[in-house]
Amino acid sequence: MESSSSSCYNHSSVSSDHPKSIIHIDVDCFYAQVEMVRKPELRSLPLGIQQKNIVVTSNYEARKYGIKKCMLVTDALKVCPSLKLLNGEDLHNYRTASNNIFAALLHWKCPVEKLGMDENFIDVTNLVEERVKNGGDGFSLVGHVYSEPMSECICGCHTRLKVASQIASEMRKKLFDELGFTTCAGIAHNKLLAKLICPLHKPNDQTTIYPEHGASFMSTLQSVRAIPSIGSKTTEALISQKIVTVSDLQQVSVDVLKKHFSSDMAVRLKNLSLGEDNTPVKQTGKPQSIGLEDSFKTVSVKSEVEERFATLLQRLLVLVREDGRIPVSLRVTLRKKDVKRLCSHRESRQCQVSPSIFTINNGTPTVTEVGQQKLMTSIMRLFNKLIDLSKPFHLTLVGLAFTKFQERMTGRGSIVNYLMNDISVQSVLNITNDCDTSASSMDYSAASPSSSTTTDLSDAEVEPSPKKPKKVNWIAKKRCLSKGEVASPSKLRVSELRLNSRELEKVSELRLNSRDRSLTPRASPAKEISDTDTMKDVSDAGNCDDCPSYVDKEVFNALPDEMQQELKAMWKNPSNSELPRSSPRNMNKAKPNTILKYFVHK
Ligand code: TTP
Ligand code: MG
Repeated sequence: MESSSSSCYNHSSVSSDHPKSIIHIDVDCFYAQVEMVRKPELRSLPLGIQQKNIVVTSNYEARKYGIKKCMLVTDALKVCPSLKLLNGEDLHNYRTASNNIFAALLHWKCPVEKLGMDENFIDVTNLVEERVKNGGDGFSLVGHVYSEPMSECICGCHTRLKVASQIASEMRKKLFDELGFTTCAGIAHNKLLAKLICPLHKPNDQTTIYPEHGASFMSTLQSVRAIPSIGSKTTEALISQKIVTVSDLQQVSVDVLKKHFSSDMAVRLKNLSLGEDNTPVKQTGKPQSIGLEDSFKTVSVKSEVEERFATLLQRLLVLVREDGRIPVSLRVTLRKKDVKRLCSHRESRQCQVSPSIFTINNGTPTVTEVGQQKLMTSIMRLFNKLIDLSKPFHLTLVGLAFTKFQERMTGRGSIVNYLMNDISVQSVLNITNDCDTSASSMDYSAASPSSSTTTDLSDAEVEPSPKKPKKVNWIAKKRCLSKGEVASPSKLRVSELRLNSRELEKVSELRLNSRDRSLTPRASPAKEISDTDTMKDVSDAGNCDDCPSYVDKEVFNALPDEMQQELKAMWKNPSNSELPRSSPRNMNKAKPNTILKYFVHK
């Protein structure tokens, strides 16, 4: 795969009517396949994956008996008494497999957008262009084609999509050879058609659709709900206007749609119905938060709540280890049942977590038992704030999430160089995502599954804090990133991912210069009650009595112990320091690459 090593980035964009080549890859019977890859003897059996009383998926052997996704276990056993059931409530292995698949797809150096656990979009436009340039015109299509073209499209998209079909086949081969997963792929000039055409030949196959067949293919979809970005509310609104099928939508004029939807929405709905979509493939980064939830019938006893939180915390710390970032904020969520009003609602509160509670071993954040107890104390303190224990309570869900992380920036001007040994420019390119990721502006997740029980929270699902924290991530505070430039690699934009190391350094420096802009986490929903405390019990705050006056103690206290010690030693013996001990004014003359610049009050 020689040309796969050449980058998709840094190419001039192709200009034509159907310039893009997009691949959508969906893993076959994902959870079941993860189990079968782990235990190949399961392959020959009808296998169902059970969460509570539901079969969330099954292998294709079981599907022969009529087992369907989300069937009740009792019904599934009726149609297939020999069905082998495995519990799929612990998502750890599925998440790991999902991350491995995403990482394997980065090999082609094209933007990869993860959607849910088992789907990915890959924008191979530039790689295709490169292959077309190098390879003449003798390209043949791999896999199925939705419909043979009547004539060549003048923009050359047929050749490009053929090449894309070859790349899709290479990708699927790699996923099978290296990870053991069979997949389906859809190849089209946009995300909408790539996703919708993908399952046409299931399992383990691929289908290409040419732009000229977009509208006719869309007209075969029975419900407007089948269009990924059309959710239940839009579907209801359309149905109320007697627009039920995609074909109905195709026939309605934009002017009529404008009477019921915003102008933009009306145009978008019309375009979608015709198979037109220009949503970009957005490179997936790390999630903005990592969380887990446990739902149940009712819990009304504090000790049981504590047990459930302890279990969630254990699982959450595994996710944090896999993620590699150090959390600085913790959120507790409860779903309270109002027995009188027969309804339930969610409430959350959050507090800061001292980064010193985590120690980094070989790039992996770990927590000692004492640290875990401190986290549990914080969790139960938040719980006590959310629940009035003098009255009975009824919970149907508890959730835990780490919602902010220490920044891990690369580049000469980055404090990361002082904190971590394992950061490199490659690590920015090699980002993986431990949770389901948020839907893009086009809500493709509308058609994606959601787990019924223990839930991995995606960014989309997690409710962000409505308030700005009193004490934000210390590095971010000092670095003052702008709204769009958030503290973790998750928000590095694709353009930044394309940068080589020198360019990355420039980005770091640019950010250092934009000091007057504040770090704003995410838009905030009105409902959530949240609170950000500086929880002393989780804060192993160092003693900064000896610090020079120009040092921001808050920042100092947030540093890992080792670094605090190192700095103190440096201040004791100023001859080792790159900075003079006393005068803040002299800070301006400090070498750009010194850690001390981060501690100076602004
Ligand atoms: P899907 O891609 O919808 O299904 P699948 O991969 O099992 O099967 P297919 O071959 O048709 O693609 O969902 C991916 C995984 O998500 C699935 O393996 C199990 C999980 N899931 C849930 O947890 N809840 C659900 O309601 C559904 C539909 C799936
Ligand atoms: Mg799938």
